[in-house]
Amino acid sequence: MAQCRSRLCLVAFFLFSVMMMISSVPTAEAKLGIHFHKWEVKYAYKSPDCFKKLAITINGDSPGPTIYAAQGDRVVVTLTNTLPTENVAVHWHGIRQIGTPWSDGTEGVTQCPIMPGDSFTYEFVVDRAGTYLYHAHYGLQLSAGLYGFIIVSVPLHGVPEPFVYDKDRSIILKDWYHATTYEQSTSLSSIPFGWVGEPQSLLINGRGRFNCSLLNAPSSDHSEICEAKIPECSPYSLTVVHGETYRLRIGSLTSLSALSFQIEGHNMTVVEADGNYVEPFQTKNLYINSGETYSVLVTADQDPSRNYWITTNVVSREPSTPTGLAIFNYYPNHPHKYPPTAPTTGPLWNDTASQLAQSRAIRAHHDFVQPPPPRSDRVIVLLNTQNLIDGYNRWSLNNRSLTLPHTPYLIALKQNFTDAFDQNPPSYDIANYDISKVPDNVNATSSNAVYRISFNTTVDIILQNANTMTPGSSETHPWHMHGHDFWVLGYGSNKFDMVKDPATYNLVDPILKNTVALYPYGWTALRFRTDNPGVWIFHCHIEPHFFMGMGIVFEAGVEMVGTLPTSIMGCGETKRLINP
Ligand SMILES: *[C@@H]1O[C@H](CO)[C@@H](O)[C@H](O)[C@H]1NC(C)=O
Ligand SMILES: *[C@@H]1O[C@H](CO)[C@@H](O)[C@H](O)[C@H]1NC(C)=O
Ligand SMILES: *[C@@H]1O[C@H](CO)[C@@H](O)[C@H](O)[C@H]1NC(C)=O
Ligand SMILES: *[C@@H]1O[C@H](CO)[C@@H](O)[C@H](O)[C@H]1NC(C)=O
Ligand SMILES: *[C@@H]1O[C@H](CO)[C@@H](O)[C@H](O)[C@H]1NC(C)=O
Ligand SMILES: *[C@@H]1O[C@H](CO)[C@@H](O)[C@H](O)[C@H]1NC(C)=O
Ligand SMILES: *[C@@H]1O[C@H](CO)[C@@H](O)[C@H](O)[C@H]1NC(C)=O
Ligand SMILES: [Cu+2]
Repeated sequence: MAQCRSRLCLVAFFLFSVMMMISSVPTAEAKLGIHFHKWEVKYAYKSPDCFKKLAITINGDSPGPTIYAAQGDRVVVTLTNTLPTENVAVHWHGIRQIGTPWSDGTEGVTQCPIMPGDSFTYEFVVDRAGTYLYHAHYGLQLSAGLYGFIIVSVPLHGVPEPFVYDKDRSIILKDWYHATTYEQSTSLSSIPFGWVGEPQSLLINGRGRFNCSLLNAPSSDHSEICEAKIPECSPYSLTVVHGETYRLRIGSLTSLSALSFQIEGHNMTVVEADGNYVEPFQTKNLYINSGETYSVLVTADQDPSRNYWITTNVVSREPSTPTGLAIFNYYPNHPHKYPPTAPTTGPLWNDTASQLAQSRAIRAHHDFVQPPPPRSDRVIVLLNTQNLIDGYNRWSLNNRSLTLPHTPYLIALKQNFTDAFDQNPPSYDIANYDISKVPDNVNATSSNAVYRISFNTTVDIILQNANTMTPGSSETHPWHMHGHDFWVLGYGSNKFDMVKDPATYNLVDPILKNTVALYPYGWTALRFRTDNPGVWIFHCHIEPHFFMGMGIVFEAGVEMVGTLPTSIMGCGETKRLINP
């Protein structure tokens, strides 16, 4: 308690005390909800887009089961890894893990991997209502299908949400690859480099449609592995009653694709983003990046004698993946009756201006504004580049491509294992860097150094985009922060100007988010408070980009973290902690 001077710290301490009480007094469980889940992570044959392949499932399902809880509840997930040869770890995306940094589920950062045959228990409090996600945080296992929703409701006597609706529904979006994670990771880490390419299908609630005829080359018979007629790959159908308003929780856990989402003939009102209330605005197309969640309100107010298309399309990269389809079904039409119209194709993939316009339209709801501190104590500029390291294709921040150490940072930092990772913090000056051209020297170095940041301070991060190793090319990157939400202070479409651009920041009603887009050749400015003791990763949510080193790790207040559970140990130097 002596060290606990901030309100958040007190809240964390309170929650911790409550948790301790609950553990010793089982009868208290009914009051504060506790949700126990038993998950078996295993391979199973799945045909989500009609093409049969092995997917990583939870209890046989992909997407996995939705975790429902009320704000303040505790979630306990005991996971058993029954993959024959692969490790696993699961991240609770958007849950800040206040007081439980060891449950963040980030292999190499907050825990050792869960080995085949082993079990691990994640335990954390969901401290805020909203729409969150979970997914694998080991290798490329997200692309193999380990993903799902966490939906946190307002507690019985909590502050009501600033909008009303009749029904609550959810839609999770995914891009789907036919190659295995082994094939993908091998080609990404080979010379010559092999890119994963565009996905074969887009899935809406785990259902998509691949054109099986594309496989039926005369020389091979793939009829067993791709079957267009099976129910497993018939489009998802969302049944609505005319006149009712639906809250649609939309989450994306794509490996690569940024998406647009639309419901034919219906507008959507955006009301929530990443667990924070949005000043409502209307849109026909919702842009959504991997790692983002939105709630939109949709009123079923169109001609109810027919069904409508729900569609999702690739944006930001030139698409070669067909539109993802689902059915907006007006009761009592048959849920699987196709709409009489051709599916809408959505906005132009390269209309960055309208994506940027949506990003700028997302402001905090006027009744829920938490203004950011007016100034920051530290500014970190991160130049995003594509590089070569010893001939391997990588992504770097400030010329450093992240490699994770054998000893997870949280344990190494807490135990003062100074030899576990590179002790030289990266420093870099991008003043003379020309973001518009292929760098003169694309060589960079890999690093597992940590940004050590003072606890209880305000930090700005300026994400600066640049040209890739291909002339005339700069990509969109969705950046995701663990353990914190950040205020989105602004976006720009060129090189950040340290003098002029901060004057354009929105310090009045910026949205708090955990994932934000960095657009081609542009910058995105964020501010956050280091109010959650631990070691956290901040990374591009495009899975192959993160695999190729696109992330940084930062530490703040690690000395305030409570005793680490031994269950997170067992790898690298941590072996000696559990085998005295
Ligand atoms: C954190 O900083 C705020 C404002 O600077 C200060 O009022 C508070 O006491 C600090 N809390 C801790 C735990 O240091
Ligand atoms: C599926 O692919 C075949 C072979 O290329 C093509 O003839 C057919 O038009 C495609 N069907 C659809 C619905 O795109
Ligand atoms: C959707 O919104 C646009 C612009 O606000 C409006 O012109 C259009 O009529 C709306 N469509 C429906 C179906 O409400
Ligand atoms: C967008 O891409 C299309 C091809 O898909 C191209 O014809 C068009 O010129 C591009 N527009 C811009 C603004 O780059
Ligand atoms: C980059 O690295 C490669 C191999 O490590 C080396 O052959 C090449 O000369 C380097 N390029 C420059 C411009 O330094
Ligand atoms: C690590 O170092 C800090 C600061 O020097 C010290 O307070 C702490 O006790 C050390 N922890 C361990 C496990 O040695
Ligand atoms: C990045 O690293 C390369 C190779 O070490 C070096 O040539 C280049 O100048 C560095 N870039 C900057 C902006 O420091
Ligand atoms: Cu990226």
